[in-house]
Amino acid sequence: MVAYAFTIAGSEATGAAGFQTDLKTFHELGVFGMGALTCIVSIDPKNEWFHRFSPIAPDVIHDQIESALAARDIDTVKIGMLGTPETIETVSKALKSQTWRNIVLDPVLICKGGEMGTARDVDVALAEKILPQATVVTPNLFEARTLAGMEKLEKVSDLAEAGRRISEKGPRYVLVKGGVDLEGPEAIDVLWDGENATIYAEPKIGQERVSGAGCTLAAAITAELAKGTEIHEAVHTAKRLVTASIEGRVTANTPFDCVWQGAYSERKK
Ligand code: PXL
Repeated sequence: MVAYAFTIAGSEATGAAGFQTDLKTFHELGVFGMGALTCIVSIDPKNEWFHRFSPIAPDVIHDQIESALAARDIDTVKIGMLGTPETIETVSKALKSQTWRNIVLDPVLICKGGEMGTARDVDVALAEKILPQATVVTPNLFEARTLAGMEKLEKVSDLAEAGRRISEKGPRYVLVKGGVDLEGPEAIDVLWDGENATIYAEPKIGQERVSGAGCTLAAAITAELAKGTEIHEAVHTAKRLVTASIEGRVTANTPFDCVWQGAYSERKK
């Protein structure tokens, strides 16, 4: 039987993040991808690849979600970049139009070290309107600090505490991602499941951020949950896919590399 997953996310035309990344990841895990666009990011080659951001009109976002939900029975969705309070309001309402088995929220407040679309009202709207509806949320260190209201996240126990605090705001599962910012030789993620913290560690592959890793991790968790995989196993598979995608990263004329999801199945061959 085919499993379906839906993404509500922004386009990044170079294929290094967002919607494009989500669909590639769904496909890599054998899941039929569907999606609604929330915004368009066109990084600017004339201005240090700075993000140019265009929101999609709220009624168009509404219409896309309406058609997708009417066309198929979907119970699993990933939410990526939303970008404006109006978009957040539209998506929040649309999510309430049906029941969901899995709402996976990648709380995009930061991109490759630079904040974007992050006026405080966006952070507040995301925390108030989307976070309480999420079943899984995947903050990086910066996002976890913001959502948990904690100043310092330095040790694995801090990541677990941030996960616990964020879960009090609604999500059943919180995956706090240490990434390259957490000191030490390993990339460490901590999953808080309401009772226990499970630690996932893989050797770091370099010290540089690779574009699309966060989107890919959340999309892979979404795809696995869509297939019915249990959460701890879903995170395990997602982490393996991201590690392979970082190892198989592709270069570009941009100052950063980007993940290549196809490396996951190529590695398995
Ligand atoms: O990586 C976060 C992200 C998500 N979605 C879109 C993006 C980015 C970062 O560039 O452009 C559309």
